[in-house]
Amino acid sequence: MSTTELPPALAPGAEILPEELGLTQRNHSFHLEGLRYDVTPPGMHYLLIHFDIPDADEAAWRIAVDGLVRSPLELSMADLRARPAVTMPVTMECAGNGRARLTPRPVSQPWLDEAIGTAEWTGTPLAPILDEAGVDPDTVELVFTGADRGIQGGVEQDYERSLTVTEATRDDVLLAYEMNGRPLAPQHGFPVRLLVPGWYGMTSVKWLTRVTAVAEPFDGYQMDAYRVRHDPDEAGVPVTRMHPRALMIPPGIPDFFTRERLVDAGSHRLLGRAWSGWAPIVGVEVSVDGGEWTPAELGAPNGRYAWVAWRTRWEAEPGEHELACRATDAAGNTQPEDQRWNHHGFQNNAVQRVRVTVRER
Ligand SMILES: Nc1nc2c(c(=O)[nH]1)N[C@H]1C(S)=C(S)[C@@H](COP(=O)(O)O)O[C@H]1N2
Ligand SMILES: [Mo]
Repeated sequence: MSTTELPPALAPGAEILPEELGLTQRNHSFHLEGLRYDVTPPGMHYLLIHFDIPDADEAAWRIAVDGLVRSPLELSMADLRARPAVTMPVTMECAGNGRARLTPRPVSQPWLDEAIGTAEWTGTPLAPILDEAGVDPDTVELVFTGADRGIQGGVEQDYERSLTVTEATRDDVLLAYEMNGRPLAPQHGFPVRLLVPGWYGMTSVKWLTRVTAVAEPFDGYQMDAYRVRHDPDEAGVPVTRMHPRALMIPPGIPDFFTRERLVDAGSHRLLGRAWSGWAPIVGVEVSVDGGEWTPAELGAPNGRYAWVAWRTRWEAEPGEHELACRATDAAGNTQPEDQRWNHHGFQNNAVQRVRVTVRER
């Protein structure tokens, strides 16, 4: 396997490059106050588009199911819509979320904490389609190809990711054609995308055109790129499921430029959401000024793959304060206070910190 050319990292305090500014304008993040909604309203879900949004004609769109299969398929959108439909809320997060908080800063889309969103996705399960195609027992992976093409790290490519047969045939893996009850927007993968609940977003291939059964692990560019490498020469570990994370709605009112908060002294409700791709969330804790972690109250779960609401109260005393929150899942995973650096800045789930000035009433 060829090692992907690693992007540079910038010295502490170094500025955002014009190219990164361009990326952040194409790929916007979520608004933290949107954590008040169970399902993220249209246009508020984050976006990550590596290349261009392809020109898509729903009537002409086909998904080819080929490679090591007994009967190759060519599915139209009408074929997909005629199949059993499943709707479920799923929280998605970009694997690079939090990247811009690492020191030195890996050069790429400079996300803070907000590359997230939760949508009600509708689609048809992939497993029965693979069954119909008759996937050969020698198959080890399915490769998913998007209609978008571009150059990354000097390599011209279609956007492609793979999954093992076991992961691809999980019954919650969908070919999704609706988001929040409407056809997918062009930027979210119209007319159809793969949806892999619990995994970081890179695996949910948008503008899906092909599903290919292969006998070897797929080593395409986007497989080699999404690995956690602390050292540029190490093979690294693949990025898969979302690590636990809790985020809060920053209380009070923001400063336009710094986003720092201003609140009146007294009792405040703190609200947020938490999720993990590994196991259900079992706890969220809040800490003020680096003090002890105190448990928040969890809301009811909304399916296995959507974030869960949490709330607590904060008795705000005049002065400068820092609020932090952290989530723990049923597998015992939690969030670090300081993130260990890695080359592309992946799966950073360090705790969120919110600076607040409390004024006398
Ligand atoms: N075809 C294709 N699929 C893609 C991408 C892409 O650039 N092309 N980006 C991936 C990444 S890195 C993420 S985080 C999610 C983002 O999905 P969204 O833009 O719908 O939020 O899509 C994934 N699927
Ligand atoms: Mo991503």
